[in-house]
Amino acid sequence: MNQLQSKLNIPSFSDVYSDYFSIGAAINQRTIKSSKQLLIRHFNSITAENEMKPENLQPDENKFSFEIADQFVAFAEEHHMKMRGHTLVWHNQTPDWMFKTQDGSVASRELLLNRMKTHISTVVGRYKGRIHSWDVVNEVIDDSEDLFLRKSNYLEIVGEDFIEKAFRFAHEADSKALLFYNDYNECHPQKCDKIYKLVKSLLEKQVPIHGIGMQGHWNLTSPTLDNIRAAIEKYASLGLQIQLTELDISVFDSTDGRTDLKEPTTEMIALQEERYEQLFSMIREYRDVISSVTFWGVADDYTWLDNFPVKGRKNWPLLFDVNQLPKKSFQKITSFR
Ligand code: HAH
Repeated sequence: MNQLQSKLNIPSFSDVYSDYFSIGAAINQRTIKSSKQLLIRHFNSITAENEMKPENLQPDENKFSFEIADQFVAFAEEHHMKMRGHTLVWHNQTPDWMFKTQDGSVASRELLLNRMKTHISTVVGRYKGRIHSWDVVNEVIDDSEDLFLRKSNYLEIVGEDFIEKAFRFAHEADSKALLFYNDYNECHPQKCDKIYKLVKSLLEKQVPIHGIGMQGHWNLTSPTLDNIRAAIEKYASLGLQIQLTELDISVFDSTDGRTDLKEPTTEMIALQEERYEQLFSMIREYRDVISSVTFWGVADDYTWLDNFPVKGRKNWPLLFDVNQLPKKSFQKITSFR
């Protein structure tokens, strides 16, 4: 089979998984065009990689810029895709003005809460009924052993209840949207316990939260399948739904800093295929709790992992290659039936 034929003959990813979960991809202004055909054929959900983050939507106070986000929502609707919203409250990619007064001093708790409410109600309200799931709060759990919540402007200025306030504001703005807490290193046993504890405490306070977003920025060896399974079980025990929100499988271990590879090694390719196969075989068992699986990109020609965290290094973490052709991993996870 030549390349074009193999491209045409492959099944639609989201069709194969229609009885399991939605299949999503993060897109940006470039990939919505360059990967348009792949998106339309294989995915039934999209997330804006950056274009719905606070710094993009409200770069200056009360000056919202919705043009690109609107285009993404229209694209989703045109192609009958779901849209995930990412993200409302985050320590990163949030403009400085949020946390400052006009004269440059630190904003008060009341001012920051008001701004948070304005941001959330404007953004969630604009897309009411059109965005099925929102990442309301992103990455507030600390990675270290001794700290529970990450140090951030929100935590310092508002205190711990900024988290529950964010969910309540979002729920007020769209009572039907599913609201998620989203984080990375979510399968690391200690961090998993902390995420569980946070979400449990929110539920005990009747905070409107409907799911946990497991980002899924993983590599060939870590986290182990057992750790992934344990995290899914633990989060599911809260009675919430789970979404894999930002899945990709880096071909580099955290200790591998090589920058000289022009393509993945044979070993990397084999391990990645096996990893994707095992992962999807396992998550299919959890179709009752996992409602959506989103990749943080479409094809290896563009990934946020190029140059991150190692400068000058390309990565190949996705299911479609640099020529947008399906990798063998794709075949492995779509041929189970
Ligand atoms: C995610 N953070 C963010 O949720 C997403 O918005 C961004 O586009 C990419 C990854 C993961 C992360 C990070 O930002 C920094 C260090 C580790 C992990």
